[in-house]
Amino acid sequence: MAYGSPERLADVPDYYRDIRGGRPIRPELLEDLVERYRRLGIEEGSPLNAITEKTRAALERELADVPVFTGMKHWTPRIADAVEGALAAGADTVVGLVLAPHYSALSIGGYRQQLEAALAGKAELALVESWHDEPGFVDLLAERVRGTDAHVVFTAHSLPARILDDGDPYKDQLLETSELVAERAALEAWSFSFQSESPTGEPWLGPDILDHLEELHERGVREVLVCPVGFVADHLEIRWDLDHEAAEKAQELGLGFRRIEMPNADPAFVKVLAGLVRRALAVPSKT
Ligand code: FEC
Repeated sequence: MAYGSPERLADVPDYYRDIRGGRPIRPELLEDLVERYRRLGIEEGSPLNAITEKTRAALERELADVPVFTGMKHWTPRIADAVEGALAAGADTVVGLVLAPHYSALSIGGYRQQLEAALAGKAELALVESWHDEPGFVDLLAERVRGTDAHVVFTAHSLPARILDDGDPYKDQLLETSELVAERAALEAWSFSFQSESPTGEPWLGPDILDHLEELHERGVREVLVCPVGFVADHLEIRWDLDHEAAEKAQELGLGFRRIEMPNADPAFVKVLAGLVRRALAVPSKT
């Protein structure tokens, strides 16, 4: 399962409505979102969902004997379409794996709700709730930051701060991934910040990366390498929020700014996903 992305510019209003779940959208926010997609070069076709399809196909090849279906939280094919495909293929057990490593009731919890509703008890569900400390994933990220002279900033999507009142593990899991990667890569200088906060009128988890870059600059840091641990693919939050907004902020500050390549459909990453699926199915791993 993946977040999903509008396939063409004309889809953005429906996509945004889906994200808002029926709550009103201020027209200027919709205009701003359309503009961000336009500036990423999306008019009639998006490369973003294509990455998910590439990952799906590679995972299916890697698993050899397990069909893999894509279900998007906010776009098509929907999670219900994936379930329909799996049931039609005769599945009696469905593994739910989200292309987002950290659990939050507001994130993975939403994928789970859609999946359970679509399954309606017609097959057994083995949901991978989180895989933030999966050794292969930690290794893969560690390899991308090892040996850098820059200060490494780990990032993830922010969420409304109220999640902490309910004991949500999201923030702790993010910090755990960051610590594991930093340790594995023997990093000397690193920190964590959130990104991509939405203007919903309530406080979100911080610090936000834009403020954090200022703070790092004041502390004398001159170069940062961003390692987004909460995302696994190139999409709007990477290509706009980091590559455009955060990079622009860094430039204003005179701060060197780079980010790691995202895992996307990297064969090493696909092997990690395959290991998670096999474990969920309790089938011994090939490797
Ligand atoms: O490339 C693309 O087209 C899609 C990029 C995309 C990813 C993504 C991941 C996460 N989100 C999470 C939480 C929230 C919450 C709200 C929210 C709003 C948006 C909007 C867009 C958007 N998100 Fe997203 N998110 C992506 C895109 N997200 C577009 C709406 C416009 C805006 O705010 O900029 C607020 C909802 C509301 O208003 O009620 C909350 C979380 C993740 C990471 C986990 C995952 O990937 O599922 C958490 C990718």
